[in-house]
Amino acid sequence: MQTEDRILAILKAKKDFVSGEELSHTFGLTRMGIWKVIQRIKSLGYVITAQPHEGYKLTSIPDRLIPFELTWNLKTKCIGKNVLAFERVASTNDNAYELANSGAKEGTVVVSEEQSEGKGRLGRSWISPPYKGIYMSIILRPDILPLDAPKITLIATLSVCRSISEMTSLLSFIKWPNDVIINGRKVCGILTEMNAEVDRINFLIAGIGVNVNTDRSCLPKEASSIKEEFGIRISRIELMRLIMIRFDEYYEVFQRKGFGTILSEIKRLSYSLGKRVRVHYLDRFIEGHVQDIDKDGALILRLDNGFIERISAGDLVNVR
Ligand code: BT5
Repeated sequence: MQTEDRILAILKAKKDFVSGEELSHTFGLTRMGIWKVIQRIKSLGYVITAQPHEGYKLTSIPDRLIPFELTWNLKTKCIGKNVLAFERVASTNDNAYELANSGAKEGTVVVSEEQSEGKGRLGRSWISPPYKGIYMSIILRPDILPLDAPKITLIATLSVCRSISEMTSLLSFIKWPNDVIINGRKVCGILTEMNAEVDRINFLIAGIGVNVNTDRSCLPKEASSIKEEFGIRISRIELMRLIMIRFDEYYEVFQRKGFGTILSEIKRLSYSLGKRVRVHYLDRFIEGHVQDIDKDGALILRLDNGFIERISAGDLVNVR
């Protein structure tokens, strides 16, 4: 850990004044040396009160996705042990892909305050205004077959859905396969990309975009943000930490026990199960009732003529 992070950790844990003398002693620096480190911490947006004879006290933390804040005391087994943060990238999925290609560890997370070319599925774009949302990508190296990769998308969707419900009183739902919906509007999308051979995944990137404190005016018509639906801003740091914690838990359950228990939670939070939907799938539109999500995470649709169609990927709209 850098000296900045170690001093921050002390100030955060103490929640009160820490004397400059104590810090000098702990770090083997002069009082001036400590003051300089404090100035560097303040330049990140932290507010630190300095009182003669009392020392330094951390008064507030900035609303920025700073690796130290995201990882401090984070009790996960794998996800978020290493977080790389950027001010602006084209797409966090692209950065994560490059890192994974050069051997980055499973669980490494890339996050950015802004994306200039945020990606949705099938070449669509993801609007990513600065300092309002969470744009993060998780590097995974699961020992599963490529055809099981869609389960990872569902695990990510479930993790975000649960995290939003835990932090707010909002009811959020999973719109198969990759959206989180609040009050009928999309607040989160997931894009899973992979590098694989026919029977082996080399790595997988789970890209998560959440509209947290984003103004509706910056978003597409059918979209919203947590702030718009909840009425107040929430901490992006807290939410991102929670998403990493929940993802870590579900991912572990998935690897140890399979997809079963996760699937039942997904069904419980499903926005479309039992509803009539229109699906855009392989260049055609079909309508029907969602009868089930099967053990592989595919959508089971009962068409009006009674036929059953199994859909492994597509875009879905609830009708009526
Ligand atoms: C998605 O695609 O929903 C996947 C979005 C994944 C974004 C994350 S951010 C971090 C990581 N890095 C990336 O570059 N991407 C991932 P899809 O289901 O295809 O939905 C895309 C459609 O959602 C667009 O065509 C718009 O209609 C709509 N859309 C675009 N930006 C949006 C936003 N911020 N909020 C809600 N809807 C949006």
